[in-house]
Amino acid sequence: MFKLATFTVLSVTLVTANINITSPPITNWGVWGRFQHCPLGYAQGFQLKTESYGGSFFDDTGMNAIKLFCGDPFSFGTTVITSTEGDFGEWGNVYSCYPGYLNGFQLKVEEYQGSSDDTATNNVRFYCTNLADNNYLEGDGLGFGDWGQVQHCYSNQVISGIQTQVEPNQGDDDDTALNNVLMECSDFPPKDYNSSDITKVQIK
Ligand SMILES: [Ca+2]
Ligand SMILES: [Ca+2]
Ligand SMILES: [Ca+2]
Repeated sequence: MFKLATFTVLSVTLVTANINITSPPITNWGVWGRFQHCPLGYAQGFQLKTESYGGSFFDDTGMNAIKLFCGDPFSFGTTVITSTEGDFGEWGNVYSCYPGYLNGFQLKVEEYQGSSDDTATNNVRFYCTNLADNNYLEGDGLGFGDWGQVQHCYSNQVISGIQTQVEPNQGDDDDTALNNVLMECSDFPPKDYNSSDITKVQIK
């Protein structure tokens, strides 16, 4: 004889919270700057500050800062957030996934070069809600290093905040500027989850 299973269906409210996703620290120089959060809206585009390659005898730094646009990057009045900005380079192209939202990122990082010139993080790719899986927007940083692990928000979340770890100006010593980033992921769309209760089946 086999025992009949009894099923009880429970209604469980789905509770999620903001999470932070952080680059795996291939390099770890510098200090974490201020955390900035979109006061309204969520990240829909980005811009990188990058120092152009200076040649073999130059102290290169690669990527120096990241701006996130909390809305359509090409719309007047969209709030821009950033964290610590390295001293070197220029702001590059603006990348947009509007009307989609950023929901993941990946850094291109050059590992420790010993007595040779270090650059740490050189470029970033962002993943968007309106792009197919494994598609991304790649920034206009430099090409040194390797692409690291993809950091992704949960499927019901998008990027809403940023913090960066940037090495302060080293003067005559080897500079690397931006080393690591942290992105905050928030629930999207923000809503009363009572309307999306999930059911859990419990087997006794
Ligand atoms: Ca070095
Ligand atoms: Ca230097
Ligand atoms: Ca350097």
